[in-house]
This record gives sequence, C-alpha cells and structure tokens, in this order.
Amino acid sequence: TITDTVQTKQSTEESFLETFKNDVQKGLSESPKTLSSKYFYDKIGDALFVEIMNLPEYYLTRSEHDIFKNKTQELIEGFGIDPNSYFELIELGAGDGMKTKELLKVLEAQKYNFDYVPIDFSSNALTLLEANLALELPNVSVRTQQGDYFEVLASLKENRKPKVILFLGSNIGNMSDAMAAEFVYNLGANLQVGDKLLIGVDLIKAKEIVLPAYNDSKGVTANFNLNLLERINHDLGGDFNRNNFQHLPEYDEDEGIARSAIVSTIKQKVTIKALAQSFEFEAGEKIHTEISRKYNDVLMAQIIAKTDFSIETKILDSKNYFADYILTR
Ligand code: AVI
Repeated sequence: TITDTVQTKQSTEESFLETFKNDVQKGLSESPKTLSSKYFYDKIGDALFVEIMNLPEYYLTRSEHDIFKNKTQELIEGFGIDPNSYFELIELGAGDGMKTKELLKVLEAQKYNFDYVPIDFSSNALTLLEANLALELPNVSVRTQQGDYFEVLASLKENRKPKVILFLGSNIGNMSDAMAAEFVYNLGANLQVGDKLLIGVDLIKAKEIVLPAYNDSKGVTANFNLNLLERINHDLGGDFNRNNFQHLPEYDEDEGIARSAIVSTIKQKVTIKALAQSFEFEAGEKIHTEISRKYNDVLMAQIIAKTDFSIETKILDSKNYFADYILTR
C-alpha cells in the first residue's frame, strides 16, 4: 500500500540519518579527523558532481567515454557473450548513462539479446535515465532496479541468466584497497561462474594531470568538498561556517592516491545539535574526506587476487589515461 511505501521511505531516511550522525560523531572525534566521501552525494552534491564531470580538468569521464565510443567492439569481445543467447547487462550506479548508451547502441545494432538493468539507490536518477533511453534507444529493453547493489544482485542471482556487470567511473577508487577487494569479492558472491565484471579505473599518471582534476580553476571541486559541511549543518544542525574552512587536494604520484581534505583556517569550535556536542579545530587542522586511488596492472592484480575473479583483458582510452578491466568470475 501507499502507506507502507511512505513508512518504508521514512524509516530508510531515519536509519540513514542515524548512520550519518554516528559516522560524523566518530569521524570528528578521531585524530586526524575524518568524514566519509560517501556523504558528498546529497541533492546539491549530486548536481556538483555532474558539473565536475563536465569540467575541462576532470578527464576521467571523457576518457572512459572515449573507450565506450571508440573501443566498443573490443568491449563486446571482452564480454565473450554468445550473440544468440540472452544475457543481462547490469550497471552499478547508473547515473546519466552517457557512456553506457554508446555500448547499448552497438549491442542493439548487432542484434544482441539482452536487458539493460541499471541499479541505483536514487529512484530519481533511474526515472530520468529510463525516460531518456525510451526516447533515444526505444528498442533496448530496460529494467531499472532501485536499491542496494548487493540486495538487487542477490535477487537477480536466482534467475541464473548470464550476466555482465558494469562498475564505471573509477568509483572503486574511492575505497581503500582492502575495501575494494572485499567489494569485488562480494560482487562475485552474487554471480555465477563465467559471469563478467567490467571495472573502470583511473590510471597512475603525472601530478600535472591528476591534481587539477581535483582542484579545478572554477572551484567546483572545492564546493563539492565543502558542501559536506553544509550537509551536516542542514541534516544534523551543525554550525560550520564554511568561510572558515578550505578545500585541500593532494596527489602523491608514487603512491598513486589523490586525497582531499577540508582545512580549518582558524582555531574554532563547531557545535552539532543532533549530537549535543562541540568539536575543537586548531588553525590548519584537517578533516580527511576522500581518497581517489589511481591504478596500474600490479595494483589491480593484487586486488583481484583476493577475489574469485580473474582478469580477462584491459582496454585503454586513446591517451592511456583510463582503463576498463574485464574480469571473469
Ligand atoms: C566518484 N568518484 C570516482 C570521483 C573521483 O574522481 O574520485 C569523485 C570526485 N571527487 C572529487 N572530484 C570527483
């Protein structure tokens, strides 16, 4: 019933807020202070991330789009799917589907027999994507799935259809290597032997290229990072004054990790009503917010070795900035 739906939505929001509250409490009590980048993505954060993807400095999206547009046949061969039998093309965190549309177009033209199954936590994103695909690729069969990736995959496992999973955009790079291995292992636990997983990753490269992607000249990335403070103000009754904080991006080329922090520019105290607690900041003190790992073959092999997948092939964009690894379960 509608009442059930409304109540489920309310309790989902309540439990989300409860987790957010606990994570903020824990993160700001640690030394060094931390806040998770997963909380960047409220309505404003989503919009800022779309803006980031269109920035001249943010090469990641364009590079992977280049692969999907110009190496489509290699992708399809990498999937090793039988042109005559049905499969499910599942995308984790579908977004606007710009890159995937390039693949869908070719699969359709070559008469592959498949359903496109985008999974997203945001039902809003799925509704927009579905409407757009109905216009642009009306012959592709789309079955949107709202919810948690693992819950949806677990429910799809029962149909025993061959599957190709897409996890694009170097989203895996926002996890530590240990978390990434656990994440990929858990994907495998929800798949069958022979299923494919495509993981898109940004590659380790010079600081002159990577750092500007996280420190754009228009300051959109700074807004994206600092919006987390506004979110705490809005959702948890904080009194952060964002003028007293600054975005601080770093990139260590040897390690291959871009890190973002928020720095307190003065000595100050911030109170969060929902926690009934205040937090002291020294001038120059950092809150760590995000890692964006960059990869190479060795790092990828180390992560995949901890899972039930093996690396099938790797497809690069024309500048060798970005790689789509295709794995077999
Ligand atoms: C979503 N994720 C892969 C982005 C990245 O590049 O790490 C998030 C982002 N953070 C700052 N700019 C973009």
